[in-house]
Amino acid sequence: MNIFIVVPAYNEGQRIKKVVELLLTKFSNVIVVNDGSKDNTGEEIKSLPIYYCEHAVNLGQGAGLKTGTELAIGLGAEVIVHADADGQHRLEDIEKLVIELEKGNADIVIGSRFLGVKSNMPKRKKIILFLAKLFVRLFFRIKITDPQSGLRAFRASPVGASAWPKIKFTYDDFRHCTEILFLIKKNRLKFVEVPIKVNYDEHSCNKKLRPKIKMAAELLLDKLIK
Ligand SMILES: Nc1nc2c(ncn2[C@@H]2O[C@H](COP(=O)(O)OP(=O)(O)OP(=O)(O)O)[C@@H](O)[C@H]2O)c(=O)[nH]1
Ligand SMILES: [Mg+2]
Repeated sequence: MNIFIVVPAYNEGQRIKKVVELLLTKFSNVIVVNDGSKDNTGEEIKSLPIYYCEHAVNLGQGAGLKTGTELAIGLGAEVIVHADADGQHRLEDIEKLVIELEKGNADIVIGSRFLGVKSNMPKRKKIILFLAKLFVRLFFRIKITDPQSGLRAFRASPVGASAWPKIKFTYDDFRHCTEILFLIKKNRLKFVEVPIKVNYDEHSCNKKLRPKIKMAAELLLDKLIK
């Protein structure tokens, strides 16, 4: 299987090199999309054997993933994994997702932070994610334990069953995550969740949640009105 790991990065100069070097120990095709970073993200990884592309301006995580995914497909990817650049996703979990996908029981495999393995997630984030789960279940009838998970693997083979472009989302920002779930449901794709552990260091714990909550609320309103 031709596996591509797509990593969107925004101002990850402090972490990106380590993250990519670790990915390269197991995967030979890594795409990093530098999403208009204002720091040294690009310089940090330019010498590494990866596919590197950049947005001239910051467009958002969704836009980065879209650019990377389209590039991966152009390069002949059969399996695509979306993973973060901040070191929160573990290599062993990425491998777990790929193994699950290769079993052939699902079109898309999503990592869940709420299935057995405990992550050291801040309490306020836990509450927000619990509410997101309830909303998605209540209003959209999608049963998933971690609707905001950014770690996913899917088939992208040009031959045979492929989740892309069925899950090609339109939102450029964090809303793409929920939109993918709608698209999975709309296109009757099969997803499975596998337990993952996500690291929350000081940097992650200090991130502001408000912009993400605002986006989630806007998305729900959008979908409810339509
Ligand atoms: N925040 C942010 N991240 C972006 C953007 N574009 C790409 N990314 C990347 O998207 C990934 C996820 O972003 P995070 O801010 O870590 O979001 P998260 O993991 O859902 O949230 P935390 O649990 O708070 O870390 C990272 O690899 C970022 O570098 C952007 O415009 N804003
Ligand atoms: Mg993160």
